[in-house]
Amino acid sequence: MLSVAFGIGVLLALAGGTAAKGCNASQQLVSELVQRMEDSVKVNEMPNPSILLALNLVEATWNYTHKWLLQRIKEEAVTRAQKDMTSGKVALYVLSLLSSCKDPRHVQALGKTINLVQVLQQKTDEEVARLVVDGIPKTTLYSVSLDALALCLAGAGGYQVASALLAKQVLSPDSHLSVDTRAVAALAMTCTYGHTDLQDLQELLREALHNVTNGFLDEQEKSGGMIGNIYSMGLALQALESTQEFYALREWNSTQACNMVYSHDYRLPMAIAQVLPPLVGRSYLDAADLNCTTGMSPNPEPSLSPKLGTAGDHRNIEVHYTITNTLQGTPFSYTTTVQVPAGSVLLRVLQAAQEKDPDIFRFQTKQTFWGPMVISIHGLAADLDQRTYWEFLSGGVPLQEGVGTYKPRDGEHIQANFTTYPNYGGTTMEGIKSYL
Ligand code: B12
Ligand SMILES: *[C@@H]1O[C@H](CO)[C@@H](O)[C@H](O)[C@H]1NC(C)=O
Ligand SMILES: *[C@@H]1O[C@H](CO)[C@@H](O)[C@H](O)[C@H]1NC(C)=O
Ligand SMILES: *[C@@H]1O[C@H](CO)[C@@H](O)[C@H](O)[C@H]1NC(C)=O
Ligand SMILES: *[C@@H]1O[C@H](CO)[C@@H](O)[C@H](O)[C@H]1NC(C)=O
Ligand SMILES: *[C@@H]1O[C@H](CO)[C@@H](O)[C@H](O)[C@H]1NC(C)=O
Ligand SMILES: *[C@@H]1O[C@H](CO)[C@@H](O)[C@H](O)[C@H]1NC(C)=O
Repeated sequence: MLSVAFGIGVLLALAGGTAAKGCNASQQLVSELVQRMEDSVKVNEMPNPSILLALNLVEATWNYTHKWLLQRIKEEAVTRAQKDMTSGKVALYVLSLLSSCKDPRHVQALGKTINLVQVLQQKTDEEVARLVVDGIPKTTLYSVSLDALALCLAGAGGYQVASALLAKQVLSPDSHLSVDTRAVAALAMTCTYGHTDLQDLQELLREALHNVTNGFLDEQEKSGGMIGNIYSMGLALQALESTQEFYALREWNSTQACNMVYSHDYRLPMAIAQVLPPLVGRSYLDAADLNCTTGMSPNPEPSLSPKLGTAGDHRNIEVHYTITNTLQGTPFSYTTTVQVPAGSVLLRVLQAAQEKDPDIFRFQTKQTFWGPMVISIHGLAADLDQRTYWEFLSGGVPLQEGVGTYKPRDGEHIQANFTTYPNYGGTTMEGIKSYL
């Protein structure tokens, strides 16, 4: 057993000592990133709980934007949480409220009151039931991780079994969880570890946490600082900063990983919201222990108005674009070549292809916190229940950004391939029953 090396004595010996390691970002960088998040808040868009959470974690000065975001989040919670939100979204709402020192059990807005923790418990129960029966959750293990974390931090029940299932998934050889998912699972498991008295559950969590953290450290060493890709770094750093006791026998030199983050110019507000907390040594685990300041900076009310996109330069580039489906119904594959202004995002390519030949290249998007997500091409729609989606690739390699962010090069060949995301297998009821 791996856990033998981590006897209680070792843990106790380490508890008092080492200071939090992690990134020590300059105040200037932090302010710049805070500013970008604040500027992204628009009255006509959905309020993003991840942004409120990040602003609170870095203790950004309260101002109108902040206050407005909190109010809109309460309004969305009372009107939509029960019916229209996935478990993971409710979890993010709970985390954002906790970080604002608001009680998620009594959310009041628009003359209504809701117990958001209870809603989260119900939705988590549904995820867990699916996971136990089918080996896959209703949504994703990433969301189940957020659920367990939020329930644990809110001091509610239901997170132990979810964390145990996450640990099993982490340790299953055929689950292949992404860095992002393992990172959030690690945060949830760390919270659970600190709040449970069940010895065998602790043992399981310790083993899974040992696996995740050492896996991240191996990857950092192998890849010169990178853990996953630049957009998973924020969550990976949050996990490594708050799980030190689980890789206690190993030294984490965070310099390389932090430099990796410093060298990237994060523009997407959602990406900033995940990467900012670890830059000041915080993680989502701190969401419930913040000292909320009551003082508001005397800023005037901002306009919160939508901004216009910047115009590209006048040179055109040529992009080849292929759409392929071999998965469902009649297979098809079509290729076209379009001209777009240099510096255009991929969405512009899809639009140009659609204008040229709408019968073939028609498509639909849905607005998300990461930008526009392509949900249908050529009349073939992604389906949550069947776990299908349109994947974007270049030269056979999946893109690390979406169509609203990625900027193709001249002559590049972009593919959209209708495919499925993994059915995480390998879960069994064995060893789980005791926490149900
Ligand atoms: C699960 C997941 C998916 C699932 C979502 C399935 C589902 N039904 O939940 C699937 C497999 C479909 C997916 C697809 C893609 N994803 Co994804 N995804 C994630 C992950 C791991 C968790 C998201 C989540 O559940 N959040 C919690 C829920 C509660 O919040 P939510 O707002 O409801 O989440 C929604 C959005 O996140 C959206 N979504 C998921 N991925 C992406 C990517 C883009 C570009 C957009 C616009 C929306 C989007 O789907 C979620 C469910 O509706 C994140 C990791 C992270 N760090 O956040 C990566 C992540 C968001 N995805 C990423 C990428 C790159 C993609 C793809 C572009 C990959 C590709 N090469 O095709 C595609 C999208 C293509 C398209 N059609 O437009 C990147 C985005 C980076 C960036 N700069 O934009 C991330 C950060 C992973 C990473 N580290 O690289 N993804
Ligand atoms: C973090 O950086 C600041 C200045 O940039 C420095 O004063 C401080 O000592 C550093 N802290 C740690 C823990 O490295
Ligand atoms: C909010 O306060 C920050 C300082 O924390 C400031 O930089 C920002 O411009 C303010 N935003 C608005 C909209 O007033
Ligand atoms: C973590 O567990 C997976 C699945 O069993 C395994 O493939 C991997 O090697 C383990 N990693 C570490 C660092 O222990
Ligand atoms: C940490 O890594 C950096 C960059 O790789 C290196 O310069 C530094 O000496 C290392 N620090 C320690 C304490 O090993
Ligand atoms: C909040 O304040 C208390 C008492 O002043 C302090 O002990 C604690 O560390 C603070 N927490 C944070 C996250 O700053
Ligand atoms: C496209 O998706 C199909 C169905 O999932 C898969 O078999 C194929 O390998 C994918 N092609 C690429 C280039 O990823």
